[in-house]
Amino acid sequence: MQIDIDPILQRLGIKAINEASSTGKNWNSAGTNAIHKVFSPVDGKQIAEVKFASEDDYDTTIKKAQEAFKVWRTWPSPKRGEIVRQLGEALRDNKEDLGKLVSYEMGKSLQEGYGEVQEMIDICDFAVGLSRQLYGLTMHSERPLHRMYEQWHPLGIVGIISAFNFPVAVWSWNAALAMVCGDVCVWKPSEKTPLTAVACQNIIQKVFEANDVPEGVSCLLIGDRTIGELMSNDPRMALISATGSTRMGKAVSAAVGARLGKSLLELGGNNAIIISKDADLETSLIGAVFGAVGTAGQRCTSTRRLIIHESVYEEFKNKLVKAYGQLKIGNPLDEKIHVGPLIDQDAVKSYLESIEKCKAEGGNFVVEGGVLEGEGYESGCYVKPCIAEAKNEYQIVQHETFAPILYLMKYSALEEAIAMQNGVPQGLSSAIMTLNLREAEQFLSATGSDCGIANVNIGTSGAEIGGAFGGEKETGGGRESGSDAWKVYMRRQTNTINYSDKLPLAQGIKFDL
Ligand code: UN1
Repeated sequence: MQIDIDPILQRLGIKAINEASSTGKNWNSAGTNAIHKVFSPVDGKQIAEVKFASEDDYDTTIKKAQEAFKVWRTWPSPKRGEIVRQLGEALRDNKEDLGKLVSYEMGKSLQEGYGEVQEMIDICDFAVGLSRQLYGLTMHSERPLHRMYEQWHPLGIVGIISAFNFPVAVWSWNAALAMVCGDVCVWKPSEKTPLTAVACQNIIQKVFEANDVPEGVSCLLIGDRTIGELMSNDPRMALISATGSTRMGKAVSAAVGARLGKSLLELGGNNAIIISKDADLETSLIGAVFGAVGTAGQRCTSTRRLIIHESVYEEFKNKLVKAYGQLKIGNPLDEKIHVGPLIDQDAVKSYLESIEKCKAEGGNFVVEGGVLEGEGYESGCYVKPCIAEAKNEYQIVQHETFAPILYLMKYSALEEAIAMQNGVPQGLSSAIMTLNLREAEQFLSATGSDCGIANVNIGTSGAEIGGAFGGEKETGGGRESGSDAWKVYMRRQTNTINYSDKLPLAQGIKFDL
């Protein structure tokens, strides 16, 4: 299936060569910029080129953002919410084009491309409501005729470093909330998927122009890790929200921590589903297969391990093998396809290396992997989802490989299964498939899953925006999206007001002059 990408690029304002930075009004490049070609993993063709931001571009952008913050923070929050409402509307209008571009540039299925844009629309709706609900608490003072309360103020510049696998949704989770909170945003998208970011910037720019939003409220900087390093080290950045590998997150956290800045980290996952003896094996199969092969195993929430009760192990393994035999791998823009390509050749290399490492450690592949060749697979990025019987303690099983490799392991007691589920460095998402209430509650209790997300009878991926999203341990501890995740984009101020004609001190201290 061929996609006619040119009219889509044109409608989304993507040029043959795209400028390195935007301040929400103007596109700029310093003139010394490196040119970077962007290829589609779908067919290996070049889509367009982008310029990489220079240090000059970086500095100009941050100065604009600083100026914009001075004005934006004075706009009433519901008025800022109205801008985000219009952004949501603009995304609705562009859902088809943007969804297709996400699919073509990143390689996820068209349904998932649309789903990603839908997540953006959903978070905009959420943020609009939130713009009238940035509540603080009031407290009773221990002193007479005193009032105490807390209020939330915007932080300043929020730097958003996003990954290729959710090239636009994760930006919107951060930006929609940060903007209603009164912050200004500077976005560095993955250099693997910069065009969808250019498209979003063009969409937001139109909304801003129609509403006289100050230049600099939502900025874009295209570049490689040097831009991420500049952001992390820059004290002008009040918060760095970074999504990506644990290795990257540790570097960001160290740099931001060294200047006592704030960071919000959403890093690697190594997510398991426990398949209990009391599981509904049919729904478990769908949850497990979608979790493992959806987005070609490139979600941070992808299912990487199945911990299966010994009494259903063989039966469930056979079901999985049969289901994998029916998977259609190919052009993700074709609706009948289940699995698209990996993002690039480097990802293919790490997939192949992981398979070799697993075999070397004793893994037994019940569905073999491999790279697909021939017609339709010219990009060299299409791989076979595979399944290995493995042990939790294998080094490769402890490691997050961003590819469709699923490890199977057996358990006999639930405590053992929970210990295996928790026995990895990462702590993002987890699930148990069981119709047994006691098991479900045990899994969700304080002695159960140690992850930020713990589900019953659904898989590990596909979280809704309404809940706080993120995980523990090497996943970084950050929470984005719903619930009260907005608080990380604001600073809390405690206020005590004395309306008496005395100055009583707290703790009953006497200090008379
Ligand atoms: C990610 O992979 O970085 O829960 C985000 C999910 C999606 C988000 C994944 N809503 O699978």
